[in-house]
Amino acid sequence: MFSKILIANRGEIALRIIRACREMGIRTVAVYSEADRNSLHVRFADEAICIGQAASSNSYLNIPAIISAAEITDVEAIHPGYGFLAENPHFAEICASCQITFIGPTPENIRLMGDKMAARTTMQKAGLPIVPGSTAIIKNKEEALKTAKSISYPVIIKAAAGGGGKGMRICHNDLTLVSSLMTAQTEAEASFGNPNVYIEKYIEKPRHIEIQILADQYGHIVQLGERDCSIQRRHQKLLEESPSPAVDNKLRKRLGEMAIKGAKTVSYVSAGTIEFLFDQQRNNIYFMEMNTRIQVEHPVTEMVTGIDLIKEQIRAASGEKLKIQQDSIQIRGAAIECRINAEDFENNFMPSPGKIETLNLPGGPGVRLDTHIYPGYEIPPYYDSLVAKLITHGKNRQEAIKIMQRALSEFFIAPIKTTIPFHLKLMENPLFLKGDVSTHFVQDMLKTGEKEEE
Ligand code: MV4
Repeated sequence: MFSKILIANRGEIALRIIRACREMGIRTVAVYSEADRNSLHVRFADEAICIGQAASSNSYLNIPAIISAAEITDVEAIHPGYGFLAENPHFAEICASCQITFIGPTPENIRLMGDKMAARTTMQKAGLPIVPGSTAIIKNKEEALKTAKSISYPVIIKAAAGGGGKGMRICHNDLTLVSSLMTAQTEAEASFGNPNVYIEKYIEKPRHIEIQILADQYGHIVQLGERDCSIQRRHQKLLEESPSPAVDNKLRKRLGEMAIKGAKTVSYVSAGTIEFLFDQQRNNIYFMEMNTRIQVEHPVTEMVTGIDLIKEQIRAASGEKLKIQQDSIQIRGAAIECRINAEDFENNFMPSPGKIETLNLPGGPGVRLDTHIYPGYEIPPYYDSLVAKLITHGKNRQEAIKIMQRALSEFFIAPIKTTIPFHLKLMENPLFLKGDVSTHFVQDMLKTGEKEEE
């Protein structure tokens, strides 16, 4: 096992990793930007090094600065958390070349799954269902028209280097397809330095279901059930839960088997997530992407399985064998995570950075709070707006919701605006309470709200 690791991240996830290390007897090194001098991850780590200015490109994305910090402090490994360098195959390679263990999958795993078209082809070969569409990158409008004709409209154009909703275009006819193809390619080149796009049948109002997997370096892979991440706005998830109210035991078993098959096919190592689109109208499930990192929403899986994913990730990276057997994993009760962002939900979710003057944190039975905020903390404007993850765990979904309502009502942050009022409203929404939602739910819910105000 490692004796010292560096955490190449900030905020709640940096704290989460420090906590796991503390319990494992691993010393920690925090890195921080000039804007994060007064952050808790700096205070909680055994050592801390400033790696640059506030802008991420000068600090948390600054590979030479992070590698230098790792060498100065003589760490054996780096945990990248999520975002920043977590899915940068080049960074994973540089770590290896400096004899520092990257706590995550192999550079090959990251590179392959970062190419969404390659991931699609690989998973199809593995026998996973993929959304009808392209078999290769679309070279010209003739190929685009031919593909659309074979699958019928509506279709969606996606960037091969995209993911997470960036650079997508929905098309309803030949005319918009041809014009969108050009703009999608130009946009993909500008955003990702890669103009490659492909086409899929557009699934209307799907659910986003993902399976958590865990793999060691010796080919032992387990799956830890699903998370339902359909409650999102503009590709930013707002709430995640496990188990999904839309998945029955038969589908759950199939999803788990598909995830393991996919992970085995790419010889996956570490924690990872296989995302699926669930077409509820036609009862079809399709592989969508694989995320080669620990995700923001990992706590809901931890709560229902009792497995500490960060610790397992660190153990796997250090070369330990995974001790968990598939048949020992049980989903106990239900867990929900609400993402508390410093955003004004009444004002189009506008970011609301600034100083926290008053803070009341929720607690009590069934409540877990992953956060880096404290009274007097100043939320910097330079990074994402996530300030806390409120997770509740009950014997079933209804109880987890009741606990969430109670915990949200205890949670008070002022004067900055947060998404707490949004979640309080969501917890009373009849469709949410029934579990009857899709990826369009938030958009529809807010639209309905507007109409009522008219
Ligand atoms: C889709 C889709 C419908 N049909 N692909 C958005 C994020 C990226 N990972 C893929 N996304 C989608 N791909 C087909 N063929 C709808 C979405 C989508 C979505 C997916 C998951 C969660 C939220 C979403 C919100 C809007 C669109």
